[in-house]
Amino acid sequence: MNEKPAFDAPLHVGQLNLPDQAEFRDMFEGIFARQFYTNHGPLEHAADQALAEHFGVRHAITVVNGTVALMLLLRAMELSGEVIVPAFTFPATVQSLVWAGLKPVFCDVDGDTQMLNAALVEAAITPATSAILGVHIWGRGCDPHGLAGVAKKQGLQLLFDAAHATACTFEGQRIGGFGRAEIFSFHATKILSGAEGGCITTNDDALAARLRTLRSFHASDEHASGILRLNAKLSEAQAAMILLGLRHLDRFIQENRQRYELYRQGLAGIDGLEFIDYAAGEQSNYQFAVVRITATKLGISRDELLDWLTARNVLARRYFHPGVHRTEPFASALSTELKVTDELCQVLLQLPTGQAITQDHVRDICALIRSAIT
Ligand code: T4K
Repeated sequence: MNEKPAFDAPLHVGQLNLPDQAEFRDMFEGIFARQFYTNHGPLEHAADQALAEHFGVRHAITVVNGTVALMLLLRAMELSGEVIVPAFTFPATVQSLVWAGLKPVFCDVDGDTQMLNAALVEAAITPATSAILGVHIWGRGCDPHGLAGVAKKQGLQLLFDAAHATACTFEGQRIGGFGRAEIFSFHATKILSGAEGGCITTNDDALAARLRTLRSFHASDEHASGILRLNAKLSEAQAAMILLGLRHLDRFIQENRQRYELYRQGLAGIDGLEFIDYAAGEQSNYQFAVVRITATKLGISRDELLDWLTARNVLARRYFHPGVHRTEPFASALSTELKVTDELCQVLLQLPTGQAITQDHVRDICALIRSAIT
């Protein structure tokens, strides 16, 4: 086996989707000229408005990152007791529940969609359940209508972690307006980047007012009293990046889609390596290029392929591994089997994508993968 890296520099997952640096410099000159860097500056207001328009909702409330968006939302919704959540997610989804003083109750996911569905959630409800927290994995919708039906029937609140789902649709409707509220992430590795950043989207005026108060120590027009407050404000620099990212979002998506399709072509016909599909007619952001490895057919396991690629500077990732339910303190308290989740954590692999990955890189990565399995 040749251990020399196939690429001189490492190729990453999610690197990166960025605006033109000249545009960023122009925007930054404005920030310096105004001498106003944070505390609800004009760019934060503009980002709130532009994001509400983008997501097709009455309110987008920007904050420092997606994790804090979820922490604030859970407090603002005044939930208590248990919240049903998948373990097949980034740890931040579950940690936010703990920060909000809630008990995460793990529910297994559907093997086809890799997400919660109405039947699975209904079976996990107990008298202590107050809400369902769905996660739109890989930008595909997490059964929003089915979960809304269960929530209504059982008198539960419904919210979504849409960290992966900027610019995506479910049955033609843009993700952002489902449940009582949804949260998004604008981390550096996301299709829309503020370096760090996030927002909460909702059509609920009272909830939006409460969130605007909660995110800041500063009194605002929407001042609402009686709840905890935090400094979760977006800086003007983050807002500038998000506004510029929105300007170029369609191009970022188009370019990632080309990478995704090139991967599919380059890896077509390999028994034991399947791509995660996007339904025809839906909009997706192609932020991730995800494959599922069946070791018995491919001849090597997901982890063996990962190690082989890593040794050659192709830094593929295994989201999500280990499953949150296999980490402490959750593992010791686990009382249900999560068979599908456990399997998914062993078989999925995310391939490098984003602006730093050229079409030639994709072709070379495909050739490397083919050489690993022959
Ligand atoms: N809910 C879900 C479902 C999520 O997936 C996430 C975050 C959240 C909630 C919470 O949202 P945030 O609080 O993060 O806004 C990365 C991202 O940091 C994280 O935002 C994302 N999900 C998760 C899926 O991926 P890590 O720990 O894998 O990041 P890291 O630093 O290893 O970076 C991934 C790759 O990107 C590396 O190969 C290096 C490359 N990279 C990274 C950064 C930061 C760059 O090339 N440049 C960079 O600036 O979590």
